[in-house]
Amino acid sequence: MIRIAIQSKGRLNEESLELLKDCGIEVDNQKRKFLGRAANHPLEVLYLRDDDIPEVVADGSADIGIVGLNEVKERGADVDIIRYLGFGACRLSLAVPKEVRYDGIQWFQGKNIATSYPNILHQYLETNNIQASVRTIMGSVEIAPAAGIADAIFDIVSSGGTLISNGLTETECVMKSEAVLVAGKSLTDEKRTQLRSLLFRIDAVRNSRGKKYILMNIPSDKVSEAIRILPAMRSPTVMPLAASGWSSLHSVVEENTLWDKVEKLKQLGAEGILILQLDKVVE
Ligand code: PRT
Ligand code: ZN
Repeated sequence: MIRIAIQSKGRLNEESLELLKDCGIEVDNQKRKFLGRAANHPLEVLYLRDDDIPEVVADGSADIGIVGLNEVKERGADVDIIRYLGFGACRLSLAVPKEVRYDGIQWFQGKNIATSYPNILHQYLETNNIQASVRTIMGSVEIAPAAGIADAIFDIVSSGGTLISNGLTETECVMKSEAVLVAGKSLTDEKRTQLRSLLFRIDAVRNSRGKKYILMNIPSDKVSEAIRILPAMRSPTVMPLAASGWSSLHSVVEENTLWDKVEKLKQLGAEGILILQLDKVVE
């Protein structure tokens, strides 16, 4: 049995559960429940506040966890970062009131900065030789300058909308963050084996993201040109069709180049183009 800590509610909760589900692991999202069990896998789910996840994994109360990299760094937790998971993307940035004349990082010299991430900020200020005072506020950091309790803030930004609506401008991006899978450093051999099998599934799910399966009928004399348009993971599959002079071509394409490629394939004479959802890709 392996125990995973995930956020009980908040921005990472849904996608953490979704990832487990895509890995074929069914857990119910009973928000009031503290500890759940997967119905079909030797896995327990511990639902926690994100702030607590790094330490709980570090001290072995959970074996692994899904949490923002920002929390891992802030807590300085002694855990291994096993995978970057590609959701919960954001950055930790310094921001100043939009009317100030910002002339570079030296502007922060002697200033008062409000944040919920004092450790990351202290480290950044030290590296850059800035003497500033750091005021720790848990929540609503963005109102600190307007409320007169700080000159600037250091906070999570994703769209930037919150900064704008509070009259702030982002001036320095200190770190980029996303959800990560972390593991404790002293897992037993049995748990390491279970973790490997979970990672195998996670990688297959992640490899399929942003990719589509494409198949079409194409005149056989155009196949080599089509293959040049469609570089596949290994090589595309080509099969003869019953109608002579025609082939069936199958491949995997990146979603962001899909339409461009479909147009080119149409021009080559491809017909009956099907684009299918990819579920898992085991490399
Ligand atoms: O209750 P619990 O302690 O578990 O939750 P929480 O309120 O501390 O965290 P939550 O759910 O807000 O965020 C969990 C994690 O999601 C964070 O640690 C980040 O790793 C990640 N994440 C991604 C974000 C954002 N995007 C985000 N936009 N966390 C917070 N925000 C907030 C930010 O604090 C700011 O107030 O959203 C606002 C900015 O958003 P924009 O889009 O206006 O720039
Ligand atoms: Zn939190």
